[in-house]
Amino acid sequence: EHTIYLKDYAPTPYRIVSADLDFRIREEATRVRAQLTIEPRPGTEPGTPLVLDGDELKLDSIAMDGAPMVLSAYTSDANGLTLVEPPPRRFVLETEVTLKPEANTRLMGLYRSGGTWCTQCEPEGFRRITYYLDRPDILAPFKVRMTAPRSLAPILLANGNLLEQGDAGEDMHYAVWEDPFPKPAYLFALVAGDLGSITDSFTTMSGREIALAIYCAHGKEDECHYAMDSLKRSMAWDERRFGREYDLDVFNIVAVSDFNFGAMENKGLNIFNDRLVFAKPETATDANYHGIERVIAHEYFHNWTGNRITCRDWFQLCLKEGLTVYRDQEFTSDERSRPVQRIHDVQNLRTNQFPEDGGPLAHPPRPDNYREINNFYTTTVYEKGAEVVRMLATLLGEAGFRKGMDLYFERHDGEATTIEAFLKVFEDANGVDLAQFGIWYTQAGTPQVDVTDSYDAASQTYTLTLAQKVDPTPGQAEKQPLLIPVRFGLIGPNGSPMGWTGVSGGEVRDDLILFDRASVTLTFTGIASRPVPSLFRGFSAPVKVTSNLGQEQLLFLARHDSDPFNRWDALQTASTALIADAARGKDWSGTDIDALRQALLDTLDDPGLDPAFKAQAIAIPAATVVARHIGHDVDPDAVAAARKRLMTAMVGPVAERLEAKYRALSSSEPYSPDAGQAGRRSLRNGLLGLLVAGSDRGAPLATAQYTGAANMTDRYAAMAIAAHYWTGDAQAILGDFRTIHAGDPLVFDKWLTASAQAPDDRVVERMRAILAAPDFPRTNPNRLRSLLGPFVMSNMVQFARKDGAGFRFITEAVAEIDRVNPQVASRILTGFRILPILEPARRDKGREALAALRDREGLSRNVADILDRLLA
Ligand code: DPP
Ligand code: ZN
Repeated sequence: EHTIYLKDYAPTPYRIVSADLDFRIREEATRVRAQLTIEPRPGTEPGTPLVLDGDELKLDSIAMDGAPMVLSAYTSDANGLTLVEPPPRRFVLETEVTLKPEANTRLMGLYRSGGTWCTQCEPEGFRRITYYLDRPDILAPFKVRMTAPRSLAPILLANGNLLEQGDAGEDMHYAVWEDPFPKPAYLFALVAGDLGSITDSFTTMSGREIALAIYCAHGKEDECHYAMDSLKRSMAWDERRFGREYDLDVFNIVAVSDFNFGAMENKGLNIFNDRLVFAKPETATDANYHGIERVIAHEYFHNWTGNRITCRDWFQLCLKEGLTVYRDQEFTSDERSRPVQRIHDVQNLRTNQFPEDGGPLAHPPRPDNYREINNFYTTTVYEKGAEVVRMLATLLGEAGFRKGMDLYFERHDGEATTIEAFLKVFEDANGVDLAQFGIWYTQAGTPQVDVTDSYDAASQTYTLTLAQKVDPTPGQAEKQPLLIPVRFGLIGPNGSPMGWTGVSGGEVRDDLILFDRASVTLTFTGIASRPVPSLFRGFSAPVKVTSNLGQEQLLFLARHDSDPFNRWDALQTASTALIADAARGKDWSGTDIDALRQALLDTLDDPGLDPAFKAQAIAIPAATVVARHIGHDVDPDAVAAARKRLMTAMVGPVAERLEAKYRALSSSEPYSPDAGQAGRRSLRNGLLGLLVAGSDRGAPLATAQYTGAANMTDRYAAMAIAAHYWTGDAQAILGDFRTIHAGDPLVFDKWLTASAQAPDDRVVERMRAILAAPDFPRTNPNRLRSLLGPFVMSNMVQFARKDGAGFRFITEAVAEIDRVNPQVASRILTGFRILPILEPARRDKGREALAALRDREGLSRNVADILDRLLA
C-alpha cells in the first residue's frame, strides 16, 4: 500500500490565499459552502492541475469566479477534487458538500458528541469537511459563518474573534467568526451546541484583556474551575518563562465527551476530551487534576509552538509536539516539585516509550516515511521528542536555550517549518554546530550505555569508561554514535561530592560529559579514594544504562546522591535487578533484601524529603518494567510471582511499622488538589500498595480505606490496589463501585480500568461480558480505552496468557472497533509490541491472533499498518 516519504516533499503548485466557509447546520444534515481564493505559486506551469483532498465527501455544486463549472473542467470523487486546468491567475473556487455528522463515528471532521456539533481536524480531518489542500504548509486566514437552530445550538463558536451574530429567521440564528492569523486547516474548529459555560479574564503583560471561557454540558460548570485556573497560570507562565503573549481577544475551551485525542489546540478554540477538563474531589483523582493542569497548559502553549509556528509536513510533528511537551513539563516542574515531576516523566518514558523504541513499532522522533499519519501520534514523537529538546537545553544552558527560542519565534513566526530550521536557530544564536546532535531526531532506538570504572590508589586516578550502542530498528540496521549529555558527579566514601584536579580523554564541561563517540575513557586525577559515580543526573539523556555498580553502591547512591532523581533511580535499579534475578530462577540473598529494605526505610524516615518523592522512592517497579529489563524469553507469571515475593520479603518484617506510617498519614483536612496534599496521599497509597502486596495486614486496610474514603483519590487507589492484587474483597469492592458510579461516565472509566487490571484467570471472560453488554457505549473512545488500554499495556499476566485467550480477546475487539473508529482500534493493537520479549510459546500465540486479524476483510489502513509492522 501507498507509503509517503519525507524525501518526496514538495510545495503545492497552488496556494490558498483565504478561506471563507459557510456552515448551515440542521438536525438532518449540515451543508458546507467553501469559497477558496486560490492562486498558482510563482513558477507553476500554466495548465498544471489542482488536486484538492477529500475524504468521504460528495460534491453538490462547484463554481469558479461565480460561474458554475462545466463537467469537463473537473473530476471529483469521495477522496478528492481535481481542477483539470485552472486559470494561471488568482481565482475563487466555490464548492458545496453535504455532511452527515451523526454518522461520523470516526470522530474526525465534523461530528456530534452528546448532541453538540464539533470538529477534530488534526491531522487530516478537514478534508472530511470540505475539499481543500489539507496539509500543514497551506496557511490561510479563515472566515466562518455558521447558521444553526437556536433551540439545538444556542452557542456558536469558531476560531478567532466573533465579528457578528444575530437572527436568521424561524428558529435559526447565525454567527460570523474571523481568524486573522493564517493557519493550516488542521487547526480549524467549530462548535455548535447547547452548552453551559464559565468565564474569566486574563490581562496580558502588555495590558490587553483576554476574555476566557470554558464551555461544557449543562450542570458541569462547577467542575471546570480547576481547568480555568490552570489556563490562567499557563498564560502567565508562558509570558514569564518564554516571553510569549496571547494574541487574540478571546480564548475558548469546549469540553466534549467523544474525542480521539486528549485535547486539540485549535486556534483560539481548544476542544477538549472532557476527562481533561472536569474535576471535583468526589469524582476526580489527584492524577486527574495533575493531568488537567498539564494538558490545559500543553494546548495553550501550542499557540506559539504549533500554531504561530507550525509544521511544514507531518514528518515534522515532533517540531511542535516534542517542544510543547517539553514546555508543559517545565510548566509543571515550576508549578509543583521539579524532581517529582522529572521522576514522573521518566517513569512514563520508560514504561511507554522505551518499549516502543525497542520493538517492532520503533521509529525516530522524526520519521521519514509513513502509511498512516494517525499512527505517528506516538510516545516517541511526543515524549522522546521532549527529551531531545531537554538535552538541547542541557547542552546550551538555560540562557543559551532561551536565546535560541527567542530567535526561533523571531525568525519563523507565521511559518510552517522543519526540525532543521529549529536546530539552526540554536546553532546561530549560540555559535555551535548541532549536526551530530541532530541525529537524535532521525535515528530510532534507545541507546544502551555501558559504564565501567576503576580506581588506582597509587596514582590517585579514577577512570570511567562509557560505551554506547543502539540496536537495529525496523528499516535502520546501522546506527551512528549520538551526542549524549551526561550530567554527573563523583561521590566520596563519606557521601560528599568529590572534586578532581584534572580530567583527560574526552570533553568534560563542569558537571557535563559530552559523550559523542562509540566509547570514551575519562581519566580523573587527584582522586584521594575510590568514588562512586553518579551518572545521568536528572536523567540527562534518554538512554538505558548498565554498569558494574553493585547493590551496595546503588544503595549508597540512594542515600547520598545530591541529585534526587538518581537517588530514586538507584532504588529502582536495585529492586528491578532483584526481581529480574528471581524471575529467572536466581534467588536473592537475605542480606540483599535487608539492605534494600533498610534503604527504603531510611528514605521514608528522612525528614528532608517530601512525601511525593518518598512515594516514588518506595514504589516497586512495575512488572512490565522488569520484563523489559529481562528483555527476552519473559515468562510474565514468573515476573509477577517474583515481584510479589520481593514485596513480601521486604514488607513482612516491618509491616507493623509501615502500617503505623500509613495510619499517621491519614488526614481530615478538606480535600485540595495541591501538590502538598496530593503528595501525602500518594505516599499513603504507596504504603497501602506495599502492605497489600507484602503482608496480610494490607487487604483489610484497603477495604477500610475504600469504604471510608472522603475523596476519589483514596477511594480509587483502594479499589485499584485491591483489584491489582486481587484481595478477598476485590470483587465486592468492584461491584460496589460499579453500582454507585455506573451513571457517571468518567467515573465508570475508573471502574473499567481497575477491572482490567485484575490478575485472576477470569478477567478476560469478565471483560468480554462488559464489552458485549447492550448498554456499553462502544462508540466512545474513553470507555474503550479505559477498559482495553490498561489491559494490553499493563496486565501482562492475562494479556499474554499461555493459552492465547488474552491475545484473541484483544484482536477480536480490535476488529469490531475498527469498523467504528480506526484510530482507537489501531492504538489498542500497539499493545502487541510486547511479543518479541516473551517466551516463544506465548509469542507464537500472539502472532497467531494477529495473523487471524490480518485475514479479515476491510481492515482500516490504521490497523493494517500496525499489523504489518507487528508481523514483519
Ligand atoms: N491535540 C493533540 C496534542 O495537543 C494533537 N496536536 O498533542
Ligand atoms: Zn500537542
